[in-house]
Amino acid sequence: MNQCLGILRVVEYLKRDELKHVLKIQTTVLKTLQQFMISRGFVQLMPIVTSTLTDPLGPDPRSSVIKTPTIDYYGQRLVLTQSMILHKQLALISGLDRIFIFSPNIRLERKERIVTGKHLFEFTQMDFEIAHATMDDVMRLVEDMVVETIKAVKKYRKDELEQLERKLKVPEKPFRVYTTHEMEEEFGKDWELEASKAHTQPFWVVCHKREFYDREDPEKPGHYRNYDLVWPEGFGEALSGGEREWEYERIIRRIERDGLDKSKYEQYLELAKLGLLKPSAGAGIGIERFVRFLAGVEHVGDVQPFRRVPGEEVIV
Ligand code: ASN
Repeated sequence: MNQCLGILRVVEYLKRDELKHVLKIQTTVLKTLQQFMISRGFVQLMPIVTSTLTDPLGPDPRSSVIKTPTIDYYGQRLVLTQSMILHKQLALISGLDRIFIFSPNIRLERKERIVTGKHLFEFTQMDFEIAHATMDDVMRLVEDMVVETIKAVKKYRKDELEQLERKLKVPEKPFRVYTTHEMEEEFGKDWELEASKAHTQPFWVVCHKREFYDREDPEKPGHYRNYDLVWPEGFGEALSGGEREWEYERIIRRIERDGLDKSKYEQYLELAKLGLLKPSAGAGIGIERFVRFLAGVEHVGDVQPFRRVPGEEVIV
């Protein structure tokens, strides 16, 4: 009986006009992002959802995953993708220097995250990586990408934006850049939401102490050559990325510092030891969060026809 009511609620949810408008905007976002990346010389890879290793997602004070999901396949333990960061580094070994992927990620976030408006336990990010690039290269690329996508949505989804009563401004480049230290000083430890509310344009926050693959500045230990893009108006984090560690010794030191189990990264470390990883930089932009911001909808789950919100029951 309950299940029956549940599935009928899904039908009601699917039939709403808002969802149709949002999904049309999303279609324009996906098309524009793909065309943009191809026009900048990127090669598109298909995503993987199973592997022997994945992004540890920590230690990042803002991550809340309760566990890494695993499946058993013919006696082999495989993890589900939390992000393709390590595979992006490995893919550069192919000799392709600019790659991107629309990558589904599973992150089993704590149920309390239902209230943030921006968490999903299954979502897609457009993940990309560039060999021999710096953080400035990536930041300029992302600014062009964001501006081009917003322009396309304003042009091709005018009616949908009107129906949603969403007024969108094309942001000015370059976006403002702050350090995490400046953000903490002004808005406190949990700066993201308040800082986002205080802005009308997307902005960068650089220098985050987080996962082992983001490069620590060799000239300024304790500082990190990584970055987040934050949407304005309270929509919060849009993208995260960084320059990467590629040298075996440095990666090992970071993994040890983070207290991670080295055996989980055995194959990756073997290739690092052989000197096969390249210096690179990249990032991943959350598709549903981008669409939520563009459409101006309340919760990122409202962008999904089949909602995957932490703490919400999955009906279908
Ligand atoms: N995509 C991110 C990056 O490129 C990693 C992540 O999603 N955790 O750094």
